Amino acid sequence: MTAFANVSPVPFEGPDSKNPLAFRYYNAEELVEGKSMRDHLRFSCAFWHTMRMNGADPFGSPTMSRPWDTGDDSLENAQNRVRVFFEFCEKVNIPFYCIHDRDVAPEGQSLAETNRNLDAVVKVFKEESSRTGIQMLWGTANMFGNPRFMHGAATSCNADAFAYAAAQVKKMLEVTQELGGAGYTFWGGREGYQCLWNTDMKREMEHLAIFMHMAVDYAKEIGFTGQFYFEPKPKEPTKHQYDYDSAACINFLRAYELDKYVKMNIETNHATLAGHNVEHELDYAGSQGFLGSVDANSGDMLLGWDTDQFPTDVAMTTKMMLIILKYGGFTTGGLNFDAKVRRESFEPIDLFYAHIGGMDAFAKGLKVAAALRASGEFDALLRHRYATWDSGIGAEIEAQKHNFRSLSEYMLNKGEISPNTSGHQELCENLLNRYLF
Ligand code: XUL
Ligand code: CO
Repeated sequence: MTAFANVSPVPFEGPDSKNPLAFRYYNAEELVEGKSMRDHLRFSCAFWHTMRMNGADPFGSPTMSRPWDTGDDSLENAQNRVRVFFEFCEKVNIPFYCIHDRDVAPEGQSLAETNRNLDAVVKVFKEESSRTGIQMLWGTANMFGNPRFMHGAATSCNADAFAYAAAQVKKMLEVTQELGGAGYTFWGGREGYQCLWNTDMKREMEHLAIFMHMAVDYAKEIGFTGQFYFEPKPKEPTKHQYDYDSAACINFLRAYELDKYVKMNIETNHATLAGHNVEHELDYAGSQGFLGSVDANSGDMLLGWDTDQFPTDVAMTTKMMLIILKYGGFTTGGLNFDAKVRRESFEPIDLFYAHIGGMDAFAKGLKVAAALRASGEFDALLRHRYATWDSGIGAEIEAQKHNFRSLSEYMLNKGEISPNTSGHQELCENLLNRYLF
């Protein structure tokens, strides 16, 4: 059985190709900075979007009825979706995937039945993964959809909700280990609040820390060595999510002694919801040693919510790749397309256009970023701007040879600061454009 009989494996045809089902830039084996594009970009397909989004929005019903999906909650349908998913990933040449527990298998009448359903679907993931070589980038648990999590999961006011969530993450860590997943992601889900007057924020954050420590401990116990990630998102569904941005997440991890175990999974649209751009979030996390993985998508600057669109802006992907390369590239992480086709794009072929576009945008971004890095032009601008720190008083301050008293003496002697250098912002922006176009 094949779901995409009319689509051949997507070939690389080069920049002049007009074939919408070919790559123009993504050439998996091509070397950039001595490493293949496949290993640099580590593309991943998100099961929850690609297989489960049906185009429903708060105003309207599903628009997408997939020919392979019987639309029911049976195990057979869930297992068949996995086969279709792997056929898709294979054809579009994506080497990794990410899943939520509840999106791959239906909930049963009890937790025990739900776990059995999950096992039955995981079996197919395992078969398909060994058939195709497509690997799990990370797993996670959906602890926000079911009404039992209306107040949150680890931060719920209801201790039983915490316990249920713990049981879910326990199971999902086992599944992630079984599938050879390279990581496990905590996404805030509903970990936040709507109203401070019915919320004990301190207690809720402590509970979240206890929960994450339990996950770390359980991973050690079962020998799961994958990387944990924390995914910042400032709002939606709650007004104040505890994992607002990289800075808030890293502070949380350090405050509760989780920093040794957890890195960031940065998502473009979440960065913009927090009033940052994604390169800021990547650089902040990278500068603190927390850059782990990326949920690659983009938002709509005119809308205030998480639109999870595919990334197609090459200027943005170039800036992202500049930062990712600056911190040495991915190790366990990758570029997971946490993105969905628009509800009007209801044909299965749109899934191909969307992923091909996102992959090409990052491949081109990688090449432009590498060319810029090879030229050393940004480095030269930076060196020039910070030159006062490379010798004399600046170098002495960095070497911690000074204090307020000595600096005051220095300035009293000198009288006024040396002329500054221009920021040359426009020159920098032009430089980026010169490599882009
Ligand atoms: C939600 C979000 C999630 C996580 C995984 O906004 O981004 O899909 O990435 O649960
Ligand atoms: Co995400």
